[in-house]
Amino acid sequence: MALRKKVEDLEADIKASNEKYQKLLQNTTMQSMAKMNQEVSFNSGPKVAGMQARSVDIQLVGAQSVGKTSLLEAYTKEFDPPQLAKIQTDKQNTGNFLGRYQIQFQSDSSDSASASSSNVKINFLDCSGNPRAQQHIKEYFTRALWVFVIYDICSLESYASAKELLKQAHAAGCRVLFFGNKYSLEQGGQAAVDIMMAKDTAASVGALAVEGSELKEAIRMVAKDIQSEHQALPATKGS
Ligand SMILES: Nc1nc2c(ncn2[C@@H]2O[C@H](COP(=O)(O)OP(=O)(O)OP(=O)(O)O)[C@@H](O)[C@H]2O)c(=O)[nH]1
Ligand SMILES: [Mg+2]
Repeated sequence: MALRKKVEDLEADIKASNEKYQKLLQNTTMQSMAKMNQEVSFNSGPKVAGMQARSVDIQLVGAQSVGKTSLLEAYTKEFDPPQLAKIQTDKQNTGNFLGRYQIQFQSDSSDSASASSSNVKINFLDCSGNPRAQQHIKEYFTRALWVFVIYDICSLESYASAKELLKQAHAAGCRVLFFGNKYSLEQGGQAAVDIMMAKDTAASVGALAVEGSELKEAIRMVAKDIQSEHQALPATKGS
């Protein structure tokens, strides 16, 4: 199947998943997660063999409120402002748990190492950290080239959930970047996560580890890799 078709299928699946999630949220009856998972069947699409068939370039995952959408918003504001409106509209629609965006990456021309990545459109999948959506988010790991697992440096709980997601994304064959968000720390919060431990944890599965309050450095690290994947299959990542 051509990759363009896979991208179209991904769009359709995301739409269907969001609709099912909205129904799930509307269901006010208390149910166990196990039961809900049986009732809400998400189509994760065909399993793909090679990295080139993965139609999401960067999937953002992590516990609720660690700043995934805020980080993506700030990045978009700097690199591709016309895309901001879609992110902001989706943010208001709390019935969606997946948001797909195509956002331009422009490397700093003074940065010779990434100069060839100056013009790549990156396909992002921003995933909600709502516990009720977690099982379904993992199903999208089969579609992602890179998974950015985000935790809040001031929250051990978010770190515990990130460690779990790191393992799962790695097991699904994704390239993983473990990102410690320093936003809360910069707002006066108390650091709770031992960064050296976090780096060791990432290294144990061959993941990159980055800490910061902006995504651009992390994206710069993987932009070239994403561009190579796009070049390997030229007419595939269109809008
Ligand atoms: N500007 C900014 N705000 C942040 C950041 N991290 C956390 N916040 C604050 O936390 C709130 C929730 O952040 P979101 O970006 O929505 O978090 P999220 O990880 O996308 O959360 P879910 O989508 O619910 O899983 C924001 O409204 C901010 O007040 C950050 O890196 N930058
Ligand atoms: Mg979000």
